[in-house]
Amino acid sequence: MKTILAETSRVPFARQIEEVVNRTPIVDIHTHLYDPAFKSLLLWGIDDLLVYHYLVAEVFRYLKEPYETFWALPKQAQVDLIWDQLFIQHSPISEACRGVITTLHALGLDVKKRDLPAIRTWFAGQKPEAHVTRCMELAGVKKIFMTNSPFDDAERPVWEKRFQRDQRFAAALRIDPLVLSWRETAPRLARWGYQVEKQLSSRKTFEEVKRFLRDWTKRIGAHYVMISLPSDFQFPAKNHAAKLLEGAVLPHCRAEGLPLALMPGVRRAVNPQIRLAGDGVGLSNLSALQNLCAAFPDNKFMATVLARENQHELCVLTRKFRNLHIFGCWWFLNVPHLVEEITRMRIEMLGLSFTAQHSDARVLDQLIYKWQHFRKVATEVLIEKYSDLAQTGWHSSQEEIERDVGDLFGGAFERFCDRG
Ligand code: HDL
Ligand code: ZN
Repeated sequence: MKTILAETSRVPFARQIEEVVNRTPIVDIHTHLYDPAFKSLLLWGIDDLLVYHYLVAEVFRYLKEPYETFWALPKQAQVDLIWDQLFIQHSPISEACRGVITTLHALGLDVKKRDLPAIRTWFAGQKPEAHVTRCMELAGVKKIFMTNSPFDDAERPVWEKRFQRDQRFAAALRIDPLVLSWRETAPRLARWGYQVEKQLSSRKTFEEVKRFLRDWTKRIGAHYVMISLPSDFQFPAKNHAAKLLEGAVLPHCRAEGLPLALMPGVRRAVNPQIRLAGDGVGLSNLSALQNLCAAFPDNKFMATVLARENQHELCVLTRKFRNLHIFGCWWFLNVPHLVEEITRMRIEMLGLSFTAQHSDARVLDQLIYKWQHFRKVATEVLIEKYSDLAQTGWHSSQEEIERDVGDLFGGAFERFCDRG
């Protein structure tokens, strides 16, 4: 029978936890944001907030016209339509809609006027670099990990030209096309000067793939390597993905002391007509992750999985393998009641040896709502957990709570990555 802390002692205690959670700076270990040096690749402002693919998926539910009718509209017309359908004709009560309102409110804009033109005018007066600082401060984020792909034709030339880095933005090397679409990717590597053959048989090919990984790890200063995996991904397996992982990616990560971040559970393009919004979720067979952690004990693995139903097994796997670090309530899981369920389960099963959340932000301003909404849930879960401890006479000091929350907000990840 759980007894709640006496109301008198609970309130200051709860306020103490809330204060620590709200002021602990965050390392956001997975986003789709870019160093401002990437210019237009860094999305920000009201129009990018409103055409976020989460909102596109939701607005199509109210549209009867053919999909192409929406896609043929100019961006501002798409934004106006989304605003009208999801904010004016219907209350912005979904997590993605509420997030926009949370962000506008935090930026000091008066949302009750529902005046989209006035909001646009405000954003038009902002400068990107200053806005980066403002959003990071309002979100309490001290470091942003990007998703950096050599296979992105818009991103690659910026890296090849080299530029002055903004130290608040760290790099992660994203290699889905290399591992999941080898047939299409091998000719690209060959064009870039790597002597690879399509059939994965020669030692030379694997050496050249490792050289490609070394070159890009060095060029971007990658802190980890990342692959998003389909829900039917298997390992071991007799396919290109398994051969490339075993013959090039994992040896590279071991040699460099880099974690390999695996993100299983995506069903890409279940509805291609809604484009980036068209990906779905599938139940993953986590024996693939288990086999990788067991077969490669000298490799470090990070993981986040997309299906709610995989979360408990992921926690059990994490208890078995100290070379596995799990993170975040990813994508379709980033809604308050699932964030609470998953965070509570992870604390109960793993204590503090995981990273509680990542934002996955695609638009700079989203940092504000994704972290504000998360901190609220984390506060409630932590009040309960520290109250449970206090019931037994174990009172956690302010320093201990600050240490613990720092672990959940990126400290455990940084120690996991430590190559020392
Ligand atoms: O593959 C990924 O990193 C996913 O996060 C996708 O980018 C997805 O479209 C997304 O933005 N989820 O939040
Ligand atoms: Zn992502």
